Amino acid sequence: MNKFKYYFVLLLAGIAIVSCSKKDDDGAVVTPLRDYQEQFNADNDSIVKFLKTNYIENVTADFDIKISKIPVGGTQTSIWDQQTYKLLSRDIYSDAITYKVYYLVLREGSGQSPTNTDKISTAYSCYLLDGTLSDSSYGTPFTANLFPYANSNTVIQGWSEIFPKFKTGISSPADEFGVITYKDYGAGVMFLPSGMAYYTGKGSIPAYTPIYFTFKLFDLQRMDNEYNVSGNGAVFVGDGIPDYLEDINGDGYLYDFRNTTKYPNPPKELIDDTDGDGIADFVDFDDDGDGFATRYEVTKPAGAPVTGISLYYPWDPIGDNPATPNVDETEIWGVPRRPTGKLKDESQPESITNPRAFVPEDYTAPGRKRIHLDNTYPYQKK
Ligand SMILES: [Ca+2]
Ligand SMILES: [Ca+2]
Ligand SMILES: [Ca+2]
Ligand SMILES: [Ca+2]
Repeated sequence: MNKFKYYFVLLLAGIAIVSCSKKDDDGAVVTPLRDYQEQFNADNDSIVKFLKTNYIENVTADFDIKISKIPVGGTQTSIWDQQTYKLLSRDIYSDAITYKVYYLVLREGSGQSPTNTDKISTAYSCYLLDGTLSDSSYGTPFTANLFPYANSNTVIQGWSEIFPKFKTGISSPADEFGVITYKDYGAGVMFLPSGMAYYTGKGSIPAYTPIYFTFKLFDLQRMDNEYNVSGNGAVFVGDGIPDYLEDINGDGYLYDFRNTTKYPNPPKELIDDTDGDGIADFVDFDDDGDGFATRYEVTKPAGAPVTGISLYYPWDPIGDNPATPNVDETEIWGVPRRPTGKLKDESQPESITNPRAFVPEDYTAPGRKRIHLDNTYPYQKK
């Protein structure tokens, strides 16, 4: 019960992208776009009406949901009024307005939540509000990049905003056929205004059409999304710190507010930007703006007392992964804070040429301010 099996294939990058989940890349729009606020108001009215005139006919043990229209004279309880599943909403700042997106939690899931820039493995179906099935991944594993600037398998913004509200499942190790079984995965329904979906239409979905997705969240891959722009698009190189650890305010979301068309006046509470230079930490190569790249600051120096196979310190010390018996992943040192040991020359003040020594606690103390976020290291600024 509550299990879902499929063949987990790592080489999914080339998977055929189905129309419903692909970012709108239609750049040849000639007529002016509709006003975002007016369109959102209209879409929201349609969605609220939908929620009040449709009901949950069935949810299977595998969390497949069937939504149907309440027939004339019917006594079924609407999605809006039912109490079995939580109907929640999220406010989203985008296109210079605040969207409200409703979502239904069939099950939250018991694994980890992706950020809005991670990669996920999912199954979904997409419907118009009249109940027409537009598209479905059913039976096919589907991986998606929630970060809109990724080079492949990107998705509409509604996905990036709602999947972080759910958690992945718990996977069993692959069997001899490569089948991974997930249990307790997140499952829900998101009801998207067209500004969070296909504003100018896509395939069978007309422009300015609100839609809804039923979905399951099986698994995620943490991403490290710092990128350079070349002639062929974005080249992702990362800085050694995965995005979810660059979510400084801990709200589960990361936004690149350099897109001032989409985000003309970003609310302060959404900004994760340590050095305040307008480049969010997750796309900033020098998070604390001290002139030393984060990648350099989290590199294990030659001769340092290090363990582990990585060139870089992990965020926190980590233990061995029992699933890989031939590799010892143990890292007993995490990204250090500014060193607190003895000065090289105790008779002189601390300086770039007279630094303190690192002590073991500098690599492990909980809540320490790591050196790549501390612009007083290695210089003590005046
Ligand atoms: Ca990073
Ligand atoms: Ca954040
Ligand atoms: Ca920054
Ligand atoms: Ca730095």
